[in-house]
Amino acid sequence: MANVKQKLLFRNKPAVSADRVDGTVARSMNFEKAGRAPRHGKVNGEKEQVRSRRMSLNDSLEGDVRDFLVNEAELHTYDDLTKVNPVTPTTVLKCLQARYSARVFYTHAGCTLVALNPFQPIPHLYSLDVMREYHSAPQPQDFKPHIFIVAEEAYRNVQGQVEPVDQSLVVSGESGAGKTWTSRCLMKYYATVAASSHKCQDTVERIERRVLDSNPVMEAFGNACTLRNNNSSRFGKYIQLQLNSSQLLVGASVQTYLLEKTRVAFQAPNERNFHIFYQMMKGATEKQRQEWEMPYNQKFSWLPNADKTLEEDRLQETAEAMISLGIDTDKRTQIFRVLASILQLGNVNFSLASESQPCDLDEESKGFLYKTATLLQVPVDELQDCLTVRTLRAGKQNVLLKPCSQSECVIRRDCLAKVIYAQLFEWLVTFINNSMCSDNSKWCNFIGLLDVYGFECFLLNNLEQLCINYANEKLQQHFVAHYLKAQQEEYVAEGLEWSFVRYQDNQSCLDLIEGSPTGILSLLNEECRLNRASDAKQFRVRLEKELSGNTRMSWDKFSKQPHFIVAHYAGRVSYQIEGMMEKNKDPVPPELLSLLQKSKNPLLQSLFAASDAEGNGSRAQSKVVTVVSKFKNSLESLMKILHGTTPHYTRCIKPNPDCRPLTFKKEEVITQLEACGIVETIHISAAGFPIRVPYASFLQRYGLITKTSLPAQINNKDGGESGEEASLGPVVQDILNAVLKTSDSSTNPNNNNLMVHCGKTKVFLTHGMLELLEEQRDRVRSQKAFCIQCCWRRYQ
Ligand code: AOV
Ligand code: MG
Repeated sequence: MANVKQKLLFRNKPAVSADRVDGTVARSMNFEKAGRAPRHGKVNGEKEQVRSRRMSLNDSLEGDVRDFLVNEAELHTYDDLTKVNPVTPTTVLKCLQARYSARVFYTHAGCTLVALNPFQPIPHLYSLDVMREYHSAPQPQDFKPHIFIVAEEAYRNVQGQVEPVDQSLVVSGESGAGKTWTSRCLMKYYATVAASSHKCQDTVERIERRVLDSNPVMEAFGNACTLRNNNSSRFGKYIQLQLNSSQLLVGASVQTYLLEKTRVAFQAPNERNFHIFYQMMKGATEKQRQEWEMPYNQKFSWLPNADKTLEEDRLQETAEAMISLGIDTDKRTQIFRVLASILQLGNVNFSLASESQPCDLDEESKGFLYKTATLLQVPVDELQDCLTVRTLRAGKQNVLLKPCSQSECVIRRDCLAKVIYAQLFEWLVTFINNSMCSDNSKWCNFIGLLDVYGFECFLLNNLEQLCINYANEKLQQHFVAHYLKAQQEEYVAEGLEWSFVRYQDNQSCLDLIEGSPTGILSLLNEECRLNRASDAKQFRVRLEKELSGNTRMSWDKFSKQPHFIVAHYAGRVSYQIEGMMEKNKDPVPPELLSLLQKSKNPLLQSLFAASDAEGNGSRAQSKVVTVVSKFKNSLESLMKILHGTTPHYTRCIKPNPDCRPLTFKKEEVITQLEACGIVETIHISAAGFPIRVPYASFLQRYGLITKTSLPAQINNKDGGESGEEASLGPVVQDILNAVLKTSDSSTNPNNNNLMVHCGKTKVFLTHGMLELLEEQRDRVRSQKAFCIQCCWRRYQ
């Protein structure tokens, strides 16, 4: 347990208040040249230009200046990317590459931690000893960058100096970057350092175990092998670790977001279904095989790539974790029977239907249907009717039965599997919460861990990607507000005053997506509510009508289908309109729900008992709760929670697309740095002073402009103590004044760029100012060279 003294060591950053997320930040520079206009951050439309200008500026820097600013040989030693000088995407990339080659996987980026995935276990990096070292250090931030620094900072910050402050650790990055791995490390860290030292307290020990055991269960049911990651989370997760007043872990609660339930009935080529099905197939005992109707050689359509060996295929571990969470034998039996029924259902195929007759099933399918019904504990003939015949109601009395077409039967079959799996997953999450959650009176603060899917851009993107990317826009906005605040604090610490600089964040993109009444989501909901015949066409017309003037949206000219493009902060994504309405309505035929309610399986009964009330049942049109409405609501509550906490950001980076150990691909990394906002952060910092030069170095390089040299006592000390360095401020200011006098501010179009500030120990410069200084330095040097030549000639 950290003592109180240690807890106070980290500066407690106040939470970012919601009203700061407005894209405008006020700040001023104490630059004294009269009439200098406040510098404006670039609006989004100009970002690309700024980005390429920044990159080319760095690339075009003379080797000499670059050496002065960037010491390539030392790049791997920079623990913080903000120390890289100048901060540009190229230098940041080089620094990360140098560190990765030196087997250093964590680097600070101001208030963010960048984590590069080594793709192989690194011995001792996360051992108990290392945890204890970081936990017991008086100043962990003086240690090498590590996820445990972030963990410890949050842990100490909870006990704020004025009052306790809840903390959030936001872990982001693309698929396979290491978010879930990082979240697991963080959970282990807290389960270790916040554990009660009195091991006799059985309940406390059980809580830590349960918190850790929630991982294998949720991963078994919610993760799957994809092309990008063998253990890809197919849902978002926010877990709150509840701490009591002595900072002991006394409970936890978890909130999940948007499980990719379509995976149950459809797996893309070379991808797999959720792990749990493979665990059952591979790990079942003989008795279980009989019980689950799963003989060794049985092939299941919804279980592709079963021959692939994955570390995650461990039934025993999942079952033990379920026991530890308190899921008793009866419930486990019911759960596995329900899961087994889904696999059987996937093997049921339908023959072509005639106008008046429902689809028939061949003998094999009949066998699978029978097993499905047995496992679900529902009558087989009723199951078949539900899958092949639609019941139409006209008023209360009149019921019309209409045979479904073959494709409708397939949709119904898949829908049955998806609704069962999604409800089962929700039930599990609720159970886990009940098992871990502590009494409200027993905990006072929490540390929240957010592990959500990163920005996604596939060849074909639909509603799932729109929701995921919308969530990422929200998080990016939260991050930018937080980052700007941290920057502001740093400038203030160095003595900068503030005037107005606008930095336009991604609000315009968020308005496009979530705006009411004409944002994409509102229009989508409105069309779903109207339930018109030609859904997709109408939706497209509405989008064109309402949003044609929006600069963040355009139409994909290269696609034959109507696809709209959204310019996200992380890149442009083209979304299919086709199928979006159906996905949003996510209808479940009422016949299927009433069948499940009749099941003899108590678990199924409880899963579907309240389904009408939840809006899944025979819903009146007015009560439709669409997928995006639910997602938007849960995202809004998440943002509310995040705004009430002190955030800590970790950006996981996947250094190569093939998950190869210790392989760094520059193109891969730079794209992610852009997508996860690190480059964005650099742009923000570029809107201020991206170049920071200690006074002594400044004098050494630019002293010749005013014929000033570095005082000998400082020169000898290789830069000098900071007190001595601070005394150089006036001399540095003189040089800057001299340089600025020579620049004609009325004719120089770049004059907004000529910003400079003398801090307490450093000069803060813009790129424009650096260029001007270099020009002056070159001019003085060539004059000198010319004089020497003249003297030499005269002497000769
Ligand atoms: P993700 O959560 O970011 O992807 P994971 O956390 O599942 O990615 O990481 C992918 C794989 O990378 C893991 O299974 C490990 O093999 C490896 N890995 C990640 N971090 C480390 C580390 N620090 N040390 C060693 N190996 C690591 V997704 O859930 O797909 O977005 O939806
Ligand atoms: Mg994951």
